[in-house]
Amino acid sequence: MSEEKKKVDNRRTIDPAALAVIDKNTANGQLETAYERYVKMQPQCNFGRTGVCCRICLQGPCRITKKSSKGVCGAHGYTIVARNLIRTISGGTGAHSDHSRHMLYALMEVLEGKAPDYGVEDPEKLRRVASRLDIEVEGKEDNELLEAVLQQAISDFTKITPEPCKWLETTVVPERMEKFDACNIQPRSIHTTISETMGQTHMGVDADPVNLIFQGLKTSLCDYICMHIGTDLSDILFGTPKPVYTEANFGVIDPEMVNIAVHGHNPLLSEMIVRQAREMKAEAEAAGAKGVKCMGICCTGNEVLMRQGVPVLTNFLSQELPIMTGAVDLMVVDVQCIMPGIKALSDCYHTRIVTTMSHSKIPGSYHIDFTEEHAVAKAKEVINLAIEAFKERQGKEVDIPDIKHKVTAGFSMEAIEDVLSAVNPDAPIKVVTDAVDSGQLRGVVLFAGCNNLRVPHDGSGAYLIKEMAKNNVLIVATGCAAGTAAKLGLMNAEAVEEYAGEGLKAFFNTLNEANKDKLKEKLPLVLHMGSCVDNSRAYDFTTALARQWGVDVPKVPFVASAPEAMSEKAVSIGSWCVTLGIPTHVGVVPEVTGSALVDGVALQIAEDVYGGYFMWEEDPEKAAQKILGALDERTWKLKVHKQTAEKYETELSKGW
Ligand code: BF8
Ligand code: SF4
Repeated sequence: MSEEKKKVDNRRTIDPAALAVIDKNTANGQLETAYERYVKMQPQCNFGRTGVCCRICLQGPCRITKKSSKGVCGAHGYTIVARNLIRTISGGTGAHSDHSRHMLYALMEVLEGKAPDYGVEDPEKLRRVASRLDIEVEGKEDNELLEAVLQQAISDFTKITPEPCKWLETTVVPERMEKFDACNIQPRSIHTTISETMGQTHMGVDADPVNLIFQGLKTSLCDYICMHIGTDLSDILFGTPKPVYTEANFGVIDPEMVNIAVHGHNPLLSEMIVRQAREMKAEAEAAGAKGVKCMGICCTGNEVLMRQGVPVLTNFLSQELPIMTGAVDLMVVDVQCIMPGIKALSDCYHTRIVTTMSHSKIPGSYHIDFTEEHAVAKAKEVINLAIEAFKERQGKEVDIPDIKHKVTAGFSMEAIEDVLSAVNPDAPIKVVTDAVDSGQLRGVVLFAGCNNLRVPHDGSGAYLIKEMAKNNVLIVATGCAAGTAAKLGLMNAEAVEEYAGEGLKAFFNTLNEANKDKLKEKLPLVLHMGSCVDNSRAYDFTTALARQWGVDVPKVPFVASAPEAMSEKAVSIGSWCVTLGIPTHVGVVPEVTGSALVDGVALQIAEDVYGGYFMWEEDPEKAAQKILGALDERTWKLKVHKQTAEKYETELSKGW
C-alpha cells in the first residue's frame, strides 16, 4: 500500500475536530489509534466477514469454501452462519443484561440500606412503572413499591416457567404477544434464554437454520426486556430526563479546568462523579484550576448528558483522540465499548486511565474498585487523581480543536409527551399521528447504534439525518448515532432552520409556540432519547403510535437505522427491532451473507412473519431512498386500510 493511500485511509471521519487531531498526529509521526490500526488490519478475512467460519468445536476452524461445502462434522454453511449470528445476539443480550442487572443490584442495596449515597430520585416514575406492571400502587409506600418492582425484574431475569415476561407483556401491543406465542419465541426469562441459546448452538445440537434464527429472535426479545428494565430502573434511581442544554465536541475541553472524561455505559459511577465534581471546586482551585469539568464519551456520556446536561466529548470511534489534545487529565471507564488502545496512548501523555469494574480492567491502568456502599468516596478518589494529573499537566503543551456545537437533549418519552401535551393535553401522541395523517410529517426515524471504521465515521449518519429532515421526517436518536448529531451541530434549533423541510418546520413551529413558556430554547432537529439501553424509550414511542392508530406495529411508519453498526449489542437491538415490527436499516453489512438462506430470512421472510425486516445498505444515498420508501409504504397502506374499514364499516385490518 502506498504512503499516499495510507494517509488517505486514516482520515476515515467527517468530524472536523477528530480530523484535526488525526492530521496533526500524522504530521508528527503517528501515535497509533483505531484509525491507523484499521489501515494495518487490511485486508480482513472474508470467511469471517461473511459468517462462514466455525470455531464452535476444537476440530475447527471450519470454513465453507468451493472445495468444502460443509464443516468437519457435516454442518452446512447455513447452520454455521445462523449459529454465529445467534451467538452474537446472545453476546449483545449478555452485555445489556449485565448493565441492567447492576442497576437492579444497586436498587436492592438501596432497599436494604446498604447504598447510602443513592435513593429513589423519581418516585413518580416508580409509581408509573409499578402500575404498568399491574402492581397495586394505592396507599403503598415507595419502599414497598420498589420491592415489588424489583421482584418482578428478578423474575423476568431468572424464571424458568413459561408465563410471559412482564416487561415484554406490558410494553408492547397485544398483537405482538400473540405473534410471539404463535411463533413459539416467547422467552421464559433473560438468563434462561441466553443459556438456551448457548446450549442450542453447541457442537452437534441444532442444525436447522430457521429454528436457530427463531431462537435468536427470542434472545433478542430478552435484549429488549433487559434494556427496558435498565431504562426504567435508571430513571427511578437518577430521575427521568427532561430537556437539557449544553455543548458537544472537543471544544468543550477547557484547559483551565480539571478535565474528566466519563466513558462506558453504566450511570451508577458516572452520576456520582458528576455530582461530586460540583462539590470539589475548592480542591480543584487549590491546585490552580478553575474547577472540575466532566464530559462524556459513549453511553455513560449519554446517561449524564440526558440527566445532568454534561457536555458530549465524542462518540465511540474517536474515543482515543481527546487524549491527544494533551488536556484530558483523567478518563474513567466502566463497561462496554472501551477501546483498550486508550491505555497505550495515555502513556504518551499525563492522562490517567481509571477502570472501575471488577470484570472490566485494562492492564497497567489505575483500578478503583467501585462499590455502591462507598460510591461518593470512590468518586472522590477518582476526582483527586484527576486533580493530581492536572498539576502534572502544567507547563505542557495542549492543542484543543476549537470546535463545538450547541446541544439540546433530554427527550425521554415522558419529556416528548410533555411537549406534545401543550398542543393536545388529552392525547399528546395524536399530535404526531395527526401530522403523519395530514402529510405534514412523512413518519418517524430512529438513528441508533455505533461507529464502525468499515464506513466513514459519522459520514452516513450525518447525511441520513439531513436527508430525513429535508423530507419532513421526525428524527429521534440514541447511542453514538445521537453523538454524531450532537457533535456536528444537528441537535439544536438552528439545525431545524437549516435542514428541515417545510412540513417538519411547521410541525416544530406549532410545538415551539405551544411550549414557549415552558422550554428554555426551541426544539432541536434531532430528539436525543438517550443511551443505547434507552432504545427502549424509542420503542415506547412506536408502541404509543401503534396504540393511537389502533394498529399493530408493522403498520406504523417508524423506521430504525444504524448507519454505522459495530457491536454485538447493535446486532441484538436490530434483531428485536425487526421482531417487534420495525423496518431496520443497517449501514454495515453484517456477517450473514455467506448463507443466502439466512440472509434471505433477515431481508424478506422476517417481514412475512413479523412485519419488520432488515435493509443492509452501505451507500447512504440508496439507504435514504430505502428508508423513505419503507415509511411511505406504511403510510400508504395505513391510509388504504383505514379508508376500507370506514367504507365497509369493518374493523381495521390486522394484517400488514
Ligand atoms: O451502547 S452505540 S458503540 S457506546 S454499542 Fe457502543 Fe455502539 Fe456506541 Fe453505547 Ni451502543
Ligand atoms: Fe467444524 Fe462442526 Fe466443529 Fe464447527 S462444530 S468447528 S463446523 S466440526
